[in-house]
Amino acid sequence: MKPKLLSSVGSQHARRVRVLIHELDIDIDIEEVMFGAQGFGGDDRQGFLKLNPNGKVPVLQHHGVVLWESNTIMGYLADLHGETELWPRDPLERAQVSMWQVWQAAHLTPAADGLFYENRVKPMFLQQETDTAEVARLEGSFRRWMGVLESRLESSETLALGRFTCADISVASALMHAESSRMPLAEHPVVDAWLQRVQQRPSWLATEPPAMPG
Ligand SMILES: N[C@@H](CCC(=O)N[C@@H](CS)C(=O)NCC(=O)O)C(=O)O
Repeated sequence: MKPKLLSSVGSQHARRVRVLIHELDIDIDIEEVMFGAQGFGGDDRQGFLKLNPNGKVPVLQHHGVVLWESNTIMGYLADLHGETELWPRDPLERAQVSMWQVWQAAHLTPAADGLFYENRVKPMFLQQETDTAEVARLEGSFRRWMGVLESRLESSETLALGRFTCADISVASALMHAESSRMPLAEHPVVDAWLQRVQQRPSWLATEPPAMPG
């Protein structure tokens, strides 16, 4: 039985799973989840909440089990696939990869998603004004985490193990909306150059969403 991914094409969190699926050529069903007045799930919001009580994408279903949290889904799919350099089996190597994934979810994403919400979602989709004080706070936080990335990437082409891994996929996808959300990325040329390298990969190009309005 194939796993099934519930995804949304514009989601940075679903993107990291879809990039991995492409990198490993995983045989999986991918279903687009509708966004309705109540959020993801469209007309069946309650049904979607039964799968993921957080109401978020991505969600994975396999053998009657439901998984959410994109990095967990990535790890599961990579393990299911078998041996891969993207998600090493050696405990110390794996820890170096997952460290960046936890960092992405704990530190980078709150700042990056906050800027996406304030600078992009509110004015474009909710017809609400951006909260400039909140943007200033989020930019401060974003710059702090960019400093961490910059110093890492000054001494290494990739985030972990000197090669492309799930660490790069997870962190790069968190920056998917950097340009449209006016994240101050240009101040960090080493990070920008690394991101451009990731964005040239076939897996990234194949998972590019259609252009959003504005
Ligand atoms: N930590 C979660 C974050 C998932 C997430 O925030 N997904 C967004 C789409 S990019 C979402 O579903 N937002 C809808 C909501 O918050 O109601 C993960 O990594 O899977």
